[in-house]
Amino acid sequence: MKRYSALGLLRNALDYNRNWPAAWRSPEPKKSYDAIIVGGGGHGLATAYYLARDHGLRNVAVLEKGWIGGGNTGRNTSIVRSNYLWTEASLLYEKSLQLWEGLSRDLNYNVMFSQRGVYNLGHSLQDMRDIERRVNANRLNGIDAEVLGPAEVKRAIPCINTSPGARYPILGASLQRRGGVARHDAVAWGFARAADALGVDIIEQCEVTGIEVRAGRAVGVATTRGAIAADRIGVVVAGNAGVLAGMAGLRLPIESHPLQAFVSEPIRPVLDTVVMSGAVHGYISQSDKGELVIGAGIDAYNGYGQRGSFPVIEHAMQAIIELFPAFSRVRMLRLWGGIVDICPDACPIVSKTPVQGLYFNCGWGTGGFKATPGSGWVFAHTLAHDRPHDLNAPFSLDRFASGALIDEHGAAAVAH
Ligand code: FAD
Ligand code: PYC
Repeated sequence: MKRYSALGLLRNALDYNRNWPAAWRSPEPKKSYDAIIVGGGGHGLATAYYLARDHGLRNVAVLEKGWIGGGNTGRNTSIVRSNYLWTEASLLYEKSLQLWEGLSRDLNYNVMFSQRGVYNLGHSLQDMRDIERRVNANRLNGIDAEVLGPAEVKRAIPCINTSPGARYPILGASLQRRGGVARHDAVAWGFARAADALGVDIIEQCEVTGIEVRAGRAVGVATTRGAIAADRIGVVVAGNAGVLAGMAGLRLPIESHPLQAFVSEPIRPVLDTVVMSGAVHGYISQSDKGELVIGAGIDAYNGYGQRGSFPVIEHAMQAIIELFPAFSRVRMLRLWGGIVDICPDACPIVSKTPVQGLYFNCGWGTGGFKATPGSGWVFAHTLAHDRPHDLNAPFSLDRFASGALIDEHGAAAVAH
């Protein structure tokens, strides 16, 4: 892997980066691969990286219809935590959090993972009971979690409104100190560069338009850059999962919805942690540039447009101003949307399918950024061994037939 010296950086700056080497190659697609990953988001790139690093599969291509990280990976509010309710989900997200903790070193790329803590606020007696239940469950699973009262919340976050007269008074919060945020596009770039260095072909501007199935087995894909054969195909396309499943004659229990986020003008450092409220439907952190990064609940309708509706923007802003009245004077700069893929139990599908050699990784909905390394790690195992890892076995497609759903709507903490 290339390393960059201070002198090299200076030379590149002085010649306007004309000779700056590309961080990954831009190869023409080959006729066939041992494995194809459809979707160059964080999860797809992580899958390719772990396939090459841990399972020795190096004849691998990632096919991306746009540019890598241009989907939800580059559109999220980058909150990372592992405080889910049920053991199955907690262990999967905790594996991911542990990978986050070593990721910059592992990829030799600064993904700016900042463990600044994540607060989930409680605004009613029932919220607080749910918080206590989840914190207890987390601790039983060895995951750091604490219950705080309103005075402790106020001490930690002086600009938050803990007045008992608020429309939704803050009665307390859970805190996961090891949670935080990361730089989302750096995650895509870091995985891309590291996968490329192991021989993975990352092919952008290459849309998969068909999946070829012969005698119950997936044998290749049709793309806008020609047909490509493969021994195994992993599909990791988030909000487009239903469309890709349809290409192989499958139907997934997934609905696609827009989810929006916003950033404000940069302001001085005022918020050094992450605050989420499932009751008022908003979450907020401050970026290293000083922007307030704010997210909303989903738009209720289904759709594939990467933009949302005005009522949701208004609702999210009301929530944030309710929590932080001082922010009412901050001007907003930009807003955008992504398409999130939601399962009935708000948990992902990381699974084999009834088609041999075809695997799906989707359904992460509003909460898959935090799972990026863990998802790639278990999906790579699933593709390499043609069976799930213990950590993702509960997230197989057959749970929708058996009824063994893992309801994480509460821990998802984003209004569905
Ligand atoms: P993506 O990054 O969307 O990658 C899928 C890729 O597949 C895309 O690049 C797309 O172009 C490509 N693709 C689609 N169809 C095809 C095709 N036919 N051929 C080839 N390529 C194709 N999660 C958190 O944990 N914390 C958060 O704070 C958080 N906030 C969010 C805020 C917003 C506004 C949104 C939209 C999402 C948020 N999420 C959050 C969820 C998180 O972003 C996603 O779950 C996660 O990024 C999904 O990653 P991915 O790699 O699966 O998908
Ligand atoms: O899953 O933590 C999360 C999250 C925060 C904002 C959107 N999703």
